[in-house]
Amino acid sequence: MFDLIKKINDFKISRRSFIGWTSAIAATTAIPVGRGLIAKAETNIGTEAAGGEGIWKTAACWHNCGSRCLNKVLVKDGVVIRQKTDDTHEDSPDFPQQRGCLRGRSQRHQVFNADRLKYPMKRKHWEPGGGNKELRGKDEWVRISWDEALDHIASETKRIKNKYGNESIYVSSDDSDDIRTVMATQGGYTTSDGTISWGAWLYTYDMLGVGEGLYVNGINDRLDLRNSQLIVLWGANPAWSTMGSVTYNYLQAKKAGARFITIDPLYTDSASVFDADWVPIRPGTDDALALGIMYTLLDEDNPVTNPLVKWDFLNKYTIGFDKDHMPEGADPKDNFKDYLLGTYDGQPKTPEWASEICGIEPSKIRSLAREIGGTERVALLTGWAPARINHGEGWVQAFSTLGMMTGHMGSSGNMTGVSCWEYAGNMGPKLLKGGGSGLPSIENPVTNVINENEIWDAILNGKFLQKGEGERKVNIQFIYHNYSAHLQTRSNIPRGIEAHRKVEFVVTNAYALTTNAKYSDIVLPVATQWETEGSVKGGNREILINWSKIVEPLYESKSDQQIGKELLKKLGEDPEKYYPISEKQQYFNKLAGSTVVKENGVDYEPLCTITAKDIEEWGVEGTPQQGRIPLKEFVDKGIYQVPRKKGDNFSFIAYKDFIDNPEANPVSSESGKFEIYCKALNEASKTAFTEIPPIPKYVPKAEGYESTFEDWNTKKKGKYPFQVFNPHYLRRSHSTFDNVPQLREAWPNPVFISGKDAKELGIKDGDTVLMSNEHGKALRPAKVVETIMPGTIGLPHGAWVDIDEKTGVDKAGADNMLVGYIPTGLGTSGYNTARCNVEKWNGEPLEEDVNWEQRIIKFK
Ligand SMILES: Nc1nc2c(c(=O)[nH]1)N[C@H]1C(S)=C(S)[C@@H](COP(=O)(O)OP(=O)(O)OC[C@H]3O[C@@H](n4cnc5c(=O)[nH]c(N)nc54)[C@H](O)[C@@H]3O)O[C@H]1N2
Ligand SMILES: Nc1nc2c(c(=O)[nH]1)N[C@H]1C(S)=C(S)[C@@H](COP(=O)(O)OP(=O)(O)OC[C@H]3O[C@@H](n4cnc5c(=O)[nH]c(N)nc54)[C@H](O)[C@@H]3O)O[C@H]1N2
Ligand code: SF4
Ligand SMILES: [Mo]
Repeated sequence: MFDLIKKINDFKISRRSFIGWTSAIAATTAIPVGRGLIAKAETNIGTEAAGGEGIWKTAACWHNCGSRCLNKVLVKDGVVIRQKTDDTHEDSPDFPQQRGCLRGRSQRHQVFNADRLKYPMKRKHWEPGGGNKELRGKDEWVRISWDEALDHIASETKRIKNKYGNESIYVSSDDSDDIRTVMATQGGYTTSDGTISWGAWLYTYDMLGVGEGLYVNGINDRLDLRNSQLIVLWGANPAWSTMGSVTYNYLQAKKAGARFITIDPLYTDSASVFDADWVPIRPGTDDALALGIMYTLLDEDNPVTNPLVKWDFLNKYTIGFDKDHMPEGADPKDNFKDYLLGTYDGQPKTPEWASEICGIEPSKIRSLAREIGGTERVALLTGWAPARINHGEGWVQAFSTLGMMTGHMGSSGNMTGVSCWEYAGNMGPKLLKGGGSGLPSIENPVTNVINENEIWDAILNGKFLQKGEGERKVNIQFIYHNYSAHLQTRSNIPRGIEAHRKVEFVVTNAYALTTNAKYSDIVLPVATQWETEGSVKGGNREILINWSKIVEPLYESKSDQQIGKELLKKLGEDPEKYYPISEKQQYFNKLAGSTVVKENGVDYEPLCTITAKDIEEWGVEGTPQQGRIPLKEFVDKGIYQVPRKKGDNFSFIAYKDFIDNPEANPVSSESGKFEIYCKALNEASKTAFTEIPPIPKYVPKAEGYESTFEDWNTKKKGKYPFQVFNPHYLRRSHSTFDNVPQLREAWPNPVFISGKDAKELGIKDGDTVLMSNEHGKALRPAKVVETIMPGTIGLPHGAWVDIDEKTGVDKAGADNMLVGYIPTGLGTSGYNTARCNVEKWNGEPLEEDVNWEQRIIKFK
């Protein structure tokens, strides 16, 4: 038996390297594998490759990128010299490899980027109380010690809290709780919450009774997808926004015979790969299209000769479709069928009516209705994008109702729901679950939760709407950003900057000079996940990934947790009280607590077999346990994936229990049925931002298509004639990775505009264009294409804003320069409802951003 700790120490000292413990073990037990590092996957993982060429380790790919893949790095003498992805088993359709994308494979260029923040620093003209606050974003930086930085943060925390109360501290962190923990120990902090990802789905799905459904368990699993004859991707582009094996899964459905339709303002790479019939649509008008389709279904339905509407389904599983199936207390006239027919409002929702709004020919709307209603097994799959709009709730209602009307729910090959993010095309209970860290959680005594649409306004105007309650006053004087990019990713950057220049103190923990950091007073350099102990993370339902440390924290950076602990000390707290266990113990706990589904598809067992020797070698507390695979195997491989095959016990049909027995297995709505008429939704909206009708009714969207006209009746265009939408973009994960030069080179960042519009505006491919509205101005080179809906521009999500202080123009083309600030409905983020003017820029033409100077701090 060898002494692990000693080995690690000796190893580090002898090699002067950063390599962590697993490599150390591997190095001492190396098995040469013949020539080539890409020899047999299973044999070279975690082992030193032939000829001392290095050690392959699993490295974190931890961002909110829409997927989760295996990311391996080759470490030699403490240096990462190469990356690769999943080759732990042969690739096959049923058991696909979890292959990384261009971003993950460039992770080392992010971790070792020249722009990494090296030291704590403060703004030159900062002083307690703020100093010259207008200089935020343009001041010089001064290097300071950790001691000084933490002293300033601790004393300002105390001063601001004593003067203005804990509510005046706003913490924007999303994922990491360390700064939240610190501030919770000090009496609490204001936070924010919203529907940023999900759009209108988040606050509505449970009320509508599309249950957990249309969220994580709302569609069938990927093997069942192969039973669909028609797959409609409605505002979903997995080839860009869910990397990994999802596109491959869809291809299996295609091979099995499915036809594809995409309904999207862009002809996407997914449409191209699946050879889909592309139906171009205006952003934010999908509910109008769905209503036009449903009108046609009703109009053309004949139970005998042309059964398009599934009446049995509607009658048995839903409420509110017609006057005979209304909930108690509701006015029978408010039923959905009469709304479609225009019985009381005089406006039948015909394809002609819909066409004027959504821009799709009436004949096409009719043919969509016939295809969707007339095909036996259909997957109606939507991304979150069409719901990430102002007044988005009506879309969720209309889309769900279409699935109900056509009965494409709850049986093999039939599904209606969200297909997005890590769950794209493959839902059902997770087959693996990661364990918890074992850290205690600390409650936040402050109850303020600001809607994400209102944060900057709340700071500037001193009030916000507390959900379910009403207006609250707030006086925010301290913004602490940790593990989020709020100033980039929330609506209206110019207003955000104004808010940042108003408060007394702004701090950001970051690993590069992100936009949050740029507009701060003090910036603390944070270690990336390659520099921390390790963790376990799920992805699609069939995998669990773990990674361990690749290098020690670079320069003077510290892990999030280390920063939290040191700040606690400066605030006079005992960090051991809140962090009683080491980061290594936390990693071990996550591994030990991980479970995997048993063959029966119901029960779970521990994933890792852990021996007393393992525990001793790790130097942690624990109890030996019997699991599926040895701990070392999971750590060395970095992944466990449950093999799938047709007929196994892991398949999933969404809502099947409810469909089989609705009384015994009601859905989550008040009535226990799918609610086409939803009283709860209407009621909830009365204390929120704008009222939502109980049935799917068309509502013009704030800053939507109608607002591009000065006069809707004469169709005279207004000041802002173009609709803007923000596809999630391949070169980055939101704002993350946008600073990686290799990715900038591989994947340029233009604005997409149609050939028709470009011609009318005299814009040629590559010309710099100015996009402007009352919220902001931004530049981008134009990419003139025939694959976008005329009248719309596709401005990719997440570019690092770069504003010229004199003109206010952002040369990076950040999406949130143009997105307004209009909370609607229950507080839905309206990113895909924006509009602007587009014109040829008559200033200096833009250079490709790969040639721009990086944000590297040079201290004087
Ligand atoms: N206009 C518009 N806006 C949008 C969207 C849109 O489509 N259009 N999409 C929305 C969606 S879906 C989402 S989910 C949000 C995403 O919004 P954010 O979560 O704010 O976006 P990210 O860019 O992922 O920000 C993550 C930040 O955390 C930092 N970070 C990463 N790892 C660590 C770490 O270990 N420690 C610390 N301290 N920091 C770390 C990264 O550097 C980055 O700055 O954006 C939303 N905003
Ligand atoms: N490469 C990359 N992938 C990502 C992310 C990323 O930043 N980069 N972010 C991840 C995260 S956190 C999330 S939440 C998901 C988001 O996933 P989605 O919301 O599905 O992704 P989007 O790219 O915003 O939009 C999908 C498609 O909808 C189209 N679309 C936009 N607006 C509308 C509309 O109003 N109607 C219709 N019919 N179509 C519309 C877009 O053109 C695009 O092709 O993506 C994840 N995946
Ligand atoms: S999809 Fe996400 S997890 Fe997979 S390699 Fe790309 S960035 Fe990493
Ligand atoms: Mo998201």
